[in-house]
Amino acid sequence: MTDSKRKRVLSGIQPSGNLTIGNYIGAIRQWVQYQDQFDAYYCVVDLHAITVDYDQTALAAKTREVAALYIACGLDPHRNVIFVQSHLTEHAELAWLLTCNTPLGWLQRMTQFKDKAAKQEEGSVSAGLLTYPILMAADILLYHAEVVPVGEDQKQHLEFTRDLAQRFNHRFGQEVFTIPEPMIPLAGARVMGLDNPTAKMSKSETSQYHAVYLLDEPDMARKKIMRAVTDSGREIRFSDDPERAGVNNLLNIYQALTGQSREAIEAHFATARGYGDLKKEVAEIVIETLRPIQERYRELTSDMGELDNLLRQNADKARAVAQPTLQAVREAMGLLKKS
Ligand code: ATP
Ligand code: LTN
Repeated sequence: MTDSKRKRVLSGIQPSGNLTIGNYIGAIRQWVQYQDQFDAYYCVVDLHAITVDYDQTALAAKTREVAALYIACGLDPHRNVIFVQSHLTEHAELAWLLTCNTPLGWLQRMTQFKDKAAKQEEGSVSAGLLTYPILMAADILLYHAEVVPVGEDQKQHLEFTRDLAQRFNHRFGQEVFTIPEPMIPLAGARVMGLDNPTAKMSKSETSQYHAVYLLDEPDMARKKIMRAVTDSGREIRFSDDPERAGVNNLLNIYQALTGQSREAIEAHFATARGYGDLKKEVAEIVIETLRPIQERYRELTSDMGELDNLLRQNADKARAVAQPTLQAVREAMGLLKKS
């Protein structure tokens, strides 16, 4: 397919911890699946990762790690533009211009802001945590992305982006921005914490048995899954009952990674002796999914110079798209042209 026919997509992940199977199932796996169909831009959103407390001595290494994992998961860096958000000044610049067009109330009602602010120490919530969705909107709108593949937790931020783009286009009387659509997977849109199946699995949650990380050794991955919180029953069926959220979560992970139907999965486990059997099988499929990713990751990170080169070249490709959009925004807003 030629570039002009392919839809433009953009997405990103924060280098804010170890990537989890939630990030893989909810986001990266879709990016890989559809890479032939899309004209794709995937960034490591380091400017988002600094909106909460973080370790400045680890940020650069984490940023490289996430970029290498994108590639290790199967994204071809020659067919997808893989880059680091802060390597382009356009993201922060557009974010400011959009900030001046964002009603404060829209930011204050974002659930991610409320959740994350509640987890920060009192008095240490940054203004950046509040304006975070504006920077995300800038990421998307700079590239005229039509589709944004994300997990379900980002749906509200996508609505925000659409509203903001429409408001801007309306206020300045031009179709400066393309209105993006979210793309949320049918299976695995919200992987839950293994130690607490009523909360989203999250890479910044540090409790030991919360999440399987993409770089966990097989033994560690198995241990975490075998310890996953379930209930006192034994029937292995999909269910909306909050009491059974643990088993449902394991089944969802299994479904997302095997691609089988719910009926086939329930039939498969009908003769199981208990949740232990389900956990063993989930552990095996997770380990087998991670094995090739980890091998490729080790190869890639044996030459950091090569990875850095790739990121630099891809940032240049990204800039070629972002710069004209920013120029159009500056003009629409009436800023004096740079001579
Ligand atoms: P943090 O804990 O730092 O907020 P996170 O694990 O929530 O991190 P993000 O960087 O915020 O990860 O999200 C990256 C992508 O992964 C987004 O598309 C998000 O929707 C998706 N994602 C994150 N967690 C899950 C999950 N538990 N299930 C499905 N998708 C997820
Ligand atoms: N806020 C997103 C990460 C993110 C993103 C983006 C996702 C930043 N910029 C642009 C899609 C498109 C999150 O997952 N927490």
